[in-house]
Amino acid sequence: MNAVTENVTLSQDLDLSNFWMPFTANKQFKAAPRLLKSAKGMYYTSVDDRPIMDGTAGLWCVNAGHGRQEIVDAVAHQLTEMDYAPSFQMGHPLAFEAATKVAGIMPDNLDRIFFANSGSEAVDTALKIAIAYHRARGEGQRTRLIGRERGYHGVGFGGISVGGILANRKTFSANMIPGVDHLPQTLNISEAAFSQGQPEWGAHLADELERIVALHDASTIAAVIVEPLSGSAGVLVPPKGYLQKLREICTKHGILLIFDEVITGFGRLGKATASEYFGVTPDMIAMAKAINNAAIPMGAVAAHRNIHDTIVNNGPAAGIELFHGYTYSAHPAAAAACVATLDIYARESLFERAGQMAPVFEKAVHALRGHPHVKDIRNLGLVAGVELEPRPGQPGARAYEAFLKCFEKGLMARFTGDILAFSPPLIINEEQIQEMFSIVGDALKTVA
Ligand code: PXG
Ligand code: PLP
Repeated sequence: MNAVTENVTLSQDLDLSNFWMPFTANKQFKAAPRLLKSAKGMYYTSVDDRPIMDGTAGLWCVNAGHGRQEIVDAVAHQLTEMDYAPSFQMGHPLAFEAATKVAGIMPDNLDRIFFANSGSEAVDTALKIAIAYHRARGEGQRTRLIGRERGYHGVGFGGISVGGILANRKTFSANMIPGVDHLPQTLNISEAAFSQGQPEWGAHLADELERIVALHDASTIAAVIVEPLSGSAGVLVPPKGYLQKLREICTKHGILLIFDEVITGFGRLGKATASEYFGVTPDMIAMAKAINNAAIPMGAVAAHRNIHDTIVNNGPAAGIELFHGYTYSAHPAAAAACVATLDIYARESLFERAGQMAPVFEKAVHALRGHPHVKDIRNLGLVAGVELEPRPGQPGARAYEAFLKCFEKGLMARFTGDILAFSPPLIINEEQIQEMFSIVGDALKTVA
């Protein structure tokens, strides 16, 4: 508790009132703030000079670890050379270089890259491209979008509409975009508790897509969007065969399949993409976060070249083909960070490293089975979720307390509802994996 008290002292000169914090319990936070001041490698340092192990790669985004000098140098150089250049009717070489590098690690033919500045924007972009694609093909009636329960696709109106997290939707329920339906979510603890890797149970849930298609008719459906592995909702690992079935059904009905890889992209599962890991190729991939190690905001969509060509070739001979883009699409500093980051991933074989560490990580997290309150543990690659039995009448309170206890003991974790989530930088070593879950184990023993 000392740490928290000291933080309050340190922040006495700091006015906390103006910053309306995102996805934060503002009142609770400002009463006992948790402030970080620097970061290097696997660790943050708090304002009271305590090392805090980064168990979550920031918000699932700092995959190469903190303070990478090559990225710092690339961004500093770029800002000195040219701070900003428009991407509307103008360009700069690094934007093209970044697109080529990203395309180079995408699955076959998903090599046309549209830049945005966040995952939410990447999702909006992918949904709009799907609708524009069908229209360009002369099937303008294909506008319906299918998401999934418990899906997280950011916070834009498109993203919350196809998303399936109630808390993010209920305030805005009357304002959702029309023509959306949802697949059922795939977690079933009574059938697949403590699954290591992909659960055996649940592939049949993909057949629900056939039911939805029969209800609305395929001719009205533009796209299905899913996270190949759901992160935000509490680490829901796809059942074996599930994604393959979704792919087959989409192909059969001419529906585009979009993978939201904002979390799974860039090595989280031991491959560049979850698509590559699962051997299932969607028509578009939305990404962000680790695309440039989160040094500068950036998101992107990788679209199959046929999607790009259909929209661009059916557009006017002279004139804009797709009325979409952001002031900061392919921002020079973000593009510089992207190129430097992808070079680090390749040079250090970080995706392979994540794949090699995954069994160690799996064993360490499953050793928490039997600890107080632990109801389920799920993992894949370098992602794990530890679901706790909720405190009666106080959903989320127990995981919040566990998160605070971890922070006091020097570990940054995430929680959503009563689920703790872990997704460390891919540079983590075996000793740090053991340290991380031993802190979690100790924290759980002290949680009421
Ligand atoms: N899609 C997915 C699959 C995501 O995980 C977004 C879209 C939105 O990205 P932006 O950059 O607009 O936030 C995300 C973001 C958490 C957590 O710990 C997860 C995200 C963001 C913040 C916190 O649950 N995912
Ligand atoms: N709002 C106004 C008034 C604008 O002029 C613009 C962009 O020019 C936007 C919103 C969109 O901003 P961005 O391109 O950064 O998404």
